[in-house]
Amino acid sequence: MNWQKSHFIKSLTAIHDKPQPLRDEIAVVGRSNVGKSSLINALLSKKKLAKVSKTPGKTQLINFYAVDDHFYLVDLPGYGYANVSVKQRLKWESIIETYLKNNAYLKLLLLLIDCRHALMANDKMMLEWLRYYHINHVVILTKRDKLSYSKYIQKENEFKAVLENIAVIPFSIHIKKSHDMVKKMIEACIDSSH
Ligand SMILES: Nc1nc2c(ncn2[C@@H]2O[C@H](COP(=O)(O)OP(=O)(O)OP(=O)(O)O)[C@@H](O)[C@H]2O)c(=O)[nH]1
Ligand SMILES: [Mg+2]
Repeated sequence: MNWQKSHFIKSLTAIHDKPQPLRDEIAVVGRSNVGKSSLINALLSKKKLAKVSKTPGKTQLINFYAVDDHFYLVDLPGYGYANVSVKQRLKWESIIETYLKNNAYLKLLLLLIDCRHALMANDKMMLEWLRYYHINHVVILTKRDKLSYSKYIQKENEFKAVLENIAVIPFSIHIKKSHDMVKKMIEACIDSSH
């Protein structure tokens, strides 16, 4: 897979508006500011393909990136930022649930959680949906570089205890080895026949 051969395709406002041809999808989801756009840029070795921001809530649409004309990386809108109205929250829930429902193209979902934090209510709701809709998923602990080794291991063990049999993987935009690990995992989930 040539990960360098990637480009932004489109932002969706409605889910029936998916880019053509339909291809396998790998989705990235998580609370706002957790590092979704940064992870996409790191995997694709592009600095500014996905907008990274210090202001949470930057990515409000479903963004599709094509990788090697083979599959799509899908950046889903973040959740959990402050001052969100009930109307906005319901809109987010509807966008995400509609995306997850009956999506045969979705081969793997990466649920991102900041390794310094704990599961929040929205993460738990995501995990419920993923179980309910039988979506293959892993948890990625982001910003690994922000913790010392021993502190990180302690946090990872706490997450593993709660998440039971879900795979938990460390990631940092600054640690190249972690990019390769996530790429390998994605490649293993993509149907190589088309
Ligand atoms: N130190 C460190 N900072 C990171 C890492 N990943 C992301 N960041 C920083 O975290 C902030 C948020 O990153 P984004 O990639 O924009 O987060 P996002 O999840 O896409 O946020 P929304 O689009 O608002 O939902 C930025 O300031 C990034 O530079 C990491 O691995 N290490
Ligand atoms: Mg983003």
